[in-house]
Amino acid sequence: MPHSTDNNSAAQQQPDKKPEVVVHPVPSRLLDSQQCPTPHITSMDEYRRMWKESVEEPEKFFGNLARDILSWDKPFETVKHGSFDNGDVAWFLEGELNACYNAVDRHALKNPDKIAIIHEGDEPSNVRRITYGELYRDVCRMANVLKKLGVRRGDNVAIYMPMIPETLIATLACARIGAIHSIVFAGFSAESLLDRVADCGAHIVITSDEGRRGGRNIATKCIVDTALSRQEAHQVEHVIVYKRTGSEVPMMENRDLWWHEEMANARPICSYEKMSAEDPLFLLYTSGSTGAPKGIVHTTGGYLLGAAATVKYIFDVREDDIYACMADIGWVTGHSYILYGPLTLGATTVLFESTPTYPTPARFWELIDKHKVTQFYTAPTAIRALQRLGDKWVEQNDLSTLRVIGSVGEPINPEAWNWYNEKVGKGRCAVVDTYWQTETGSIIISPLPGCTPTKPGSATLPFFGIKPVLLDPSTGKVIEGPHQSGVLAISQAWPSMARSVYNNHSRFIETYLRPYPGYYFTGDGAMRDEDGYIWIQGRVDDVINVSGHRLSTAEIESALNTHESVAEAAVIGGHDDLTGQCIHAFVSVKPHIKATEGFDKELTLVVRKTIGPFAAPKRVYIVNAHPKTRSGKIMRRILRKIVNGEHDQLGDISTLADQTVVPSIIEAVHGIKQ
Ligand code: 7RM
Repeated sequence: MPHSTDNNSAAQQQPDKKPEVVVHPVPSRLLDSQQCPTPHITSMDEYRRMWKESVEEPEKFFGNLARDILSWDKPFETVKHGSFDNGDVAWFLEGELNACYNAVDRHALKNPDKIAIIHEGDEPSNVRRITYGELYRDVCRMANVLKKLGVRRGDNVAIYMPMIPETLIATLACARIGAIHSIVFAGFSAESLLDRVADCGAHIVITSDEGRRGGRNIATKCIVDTALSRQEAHQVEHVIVYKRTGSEVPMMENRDLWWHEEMANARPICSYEKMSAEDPLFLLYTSGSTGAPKGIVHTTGGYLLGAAATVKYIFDVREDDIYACMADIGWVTGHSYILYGPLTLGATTVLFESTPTYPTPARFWELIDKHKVTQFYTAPTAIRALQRLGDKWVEQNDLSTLRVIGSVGEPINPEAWNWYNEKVGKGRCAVVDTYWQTETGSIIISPLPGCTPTKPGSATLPFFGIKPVLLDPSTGKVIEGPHQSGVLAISQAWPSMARSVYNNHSRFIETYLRPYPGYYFTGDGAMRDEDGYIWIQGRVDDVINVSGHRLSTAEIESALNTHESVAEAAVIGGHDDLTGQCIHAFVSVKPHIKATEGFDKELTLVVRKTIGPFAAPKRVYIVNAHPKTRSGKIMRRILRKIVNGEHDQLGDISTLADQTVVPSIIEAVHGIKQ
């Protein structure tokens, strides 16, 4: 598989080029039982012993863990089944359980008045607290509403909603009746929403009149209407609309239903479906290097175990903790670390509707202070943005309840890591840089708070059940020695890994299991240091990571190509100090068309409209031609190097059909005449 580990801007920050790595021991406070509850794992020996058992005797390890953490309606017999070679991985076969029962019922039965969800609304004064008892009743009501509308086990339900408790209620209601939820991030455009709704064949879409974020309204219902206006393209029969802002929205007769009206008539009791461990729990669409987004399939038993076990061990969550993950529910981080992980453990989860800077850059820190948050989880982009705005915002609040602070979504640069550790964690919290993907279901590489010494910029060591390897991209052979880059692969199956791509199992196999036979291929490059610590270097494929949002070059290019004047478009990820990577688009126009002033803005708008605002290119360059091989393939590597200021080290360009295009592109990007 010809992946190149030098094609990503993140690789520029290779830690092996920075010898001055500082090792941070576990803060002593965490191990002092007078100050903190004792972490689940308190020594590296204990971690190593457990990790060894988890990969050498996974049946024993995960069998015990699954019985311990989850409640089963019917016990499993076969812990682990299948292989990467056959693409038929399965866990806990014969076992039956329900994700909603595990996340809600069992806590509502034991402790109905305990707070399950703290909703921190867009306006700081707007806080809602929902107990497990209330959550149970509302989930049952919604489950009954869905059943009344004909939703059955195995049916797909699309959810296009803002960050409000009803989104979690709708999601859990699906899980309760065995419907497969497919949450679509509310930042996606109508077109992207339609693609997803059509692909999963949902008959029901759940949405809200509008969303609220950063003081602004988001027209969710209007976007749903636009998406569904192409009647022939989908199978949606009903849209359930939750009233969030109360703005006037058109309701289509016989199709649209008000959430509050349906709920008012629904009984607050609804039995749950006993699901097979391998029944799908949800689909989540994600971008790959080619083609349309893939509906990643996660199943009930393995996924739930992964989400809950990582929250327990990596965030060291206890039942009385207040756990706050700032991700959006539309991304996998929201699924595992706002919803399923913390609720399965019976903790309190904070659901945040706003942005890090609304109404001021102190928002996160006020939230931690106000709700006495014990674990806090956000993305490097947010950390960098807040770091830039100055320390004063983080200094005015009491953050002493924090024990673990986490980072996810992209490599975190040591400067941001240090700031997070010192200013937010005050040097007394565990900092967990957690590496994982939509496809892995839960965190696969991360420190553990009570035992792992950390190194800023490294996700450190594998979680239980994960056996990572680095492979030489040209030979596919395992790289053993330290300080060499390779592609990151996983050598054996783990419970929460994705099982398939919806309606396209061969694509699943082709994308993840075939590139390096016998391994799961992550798509990331990585380096391992002398202590076995893993340093993620970013994607080796055509996936761009902007502020933790995963985008494919192909998707953005096809959006640009919809503009009638565009002849050809090539998109690459450039380095960006704030967002990690940013999008640079190179566009050529059709003959006889002149790119007039403002054409770049027009093209940016096309991308915003087609995919969503977060996919907008930072720069659009109008070029006469692209650098192509003789067979007509655009050499994105050359564009990447030019954008990243490495145009004096372009390497071998002899395979280019026409080498004279290079100077003109350098001029378009840097304005330097060569
Ligand atoms: C959870 C999530 C996955 C891609 C992945 C990486 C990058 C995520 C880290 C990271 C370095 C990290 N799911 N990534 N976490 N890179 N360090 N701690 O982000 O499917 O949306 O993206 O994100 O490239 O392949 S995702």
